[in-house]
Amino acid sequence: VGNEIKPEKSVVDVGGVTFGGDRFAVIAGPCSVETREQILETARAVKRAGAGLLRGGAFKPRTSPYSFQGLAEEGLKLLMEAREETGLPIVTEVMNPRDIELVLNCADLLQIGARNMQNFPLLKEIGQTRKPVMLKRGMMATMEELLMSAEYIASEGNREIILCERGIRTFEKYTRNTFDVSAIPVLQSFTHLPVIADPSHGVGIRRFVPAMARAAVAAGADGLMIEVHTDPENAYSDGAQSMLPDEFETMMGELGAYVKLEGKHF
Ligand SMILES: [Mn+2]
Repeated sequence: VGNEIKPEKSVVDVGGVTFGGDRFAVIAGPCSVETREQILETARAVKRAGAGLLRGGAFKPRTSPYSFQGLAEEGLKLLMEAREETGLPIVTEVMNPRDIELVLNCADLLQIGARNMQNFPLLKEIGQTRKPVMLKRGMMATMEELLMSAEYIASEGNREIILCERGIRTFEKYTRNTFDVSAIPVLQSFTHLPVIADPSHGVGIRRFVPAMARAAVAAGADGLMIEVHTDPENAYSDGAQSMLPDEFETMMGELGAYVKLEGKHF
């Protein structure tokens, strides 16, 4: 994935939405798929606000085994229904090599979550598919380790990879993670792969997400992933960092000028 092998930037096409070209791609949606109404309502709202792709977790890697683990296959079906209605391509996580086939049927972009960044059997199996994959940086992973994990996928033949900075664990406690804006230009100096940012997990607090999104755009990110929920107070996961659809729409409106300044468009 090094740019000494391929100097020109890679463009990854996900159901007609491109990452790495002139387009600035925004993935939005809830942390978890919870109900039919929740995912359909959110899908309509984020589409209206200008998002290019819909996210939603059906398999959730939770810190506690007693927390909500996701709707699994039922969640994937609801995502497919949301795509059918809105036309938004689907981004969803695969945690277990055993679930790859199931998730391949639904997802337009497979997500490998931060906690699985070094799950090498999973990386290798996904490398054998030809499905675009978004690899999130582990919370305790260096940039080099992230790039090496991308090599695990690429070395099996799948070059459709997008990297995602989502914050790392530091001693700071006022934020959920420390959003490493520097990773965006630094990774891009090493790799031809598109690099996007997830300020929702990066900062973990709803009201700081717009500022970190602007920072990511200015740092040269190729896209964003933002958590949006119609009722964040009652969300099954990550409510504190999830934006209301109205807040997301306002942020998208404000981001437009920054995206344009970078020579890109939504
Ligand atoms: Mn989340």
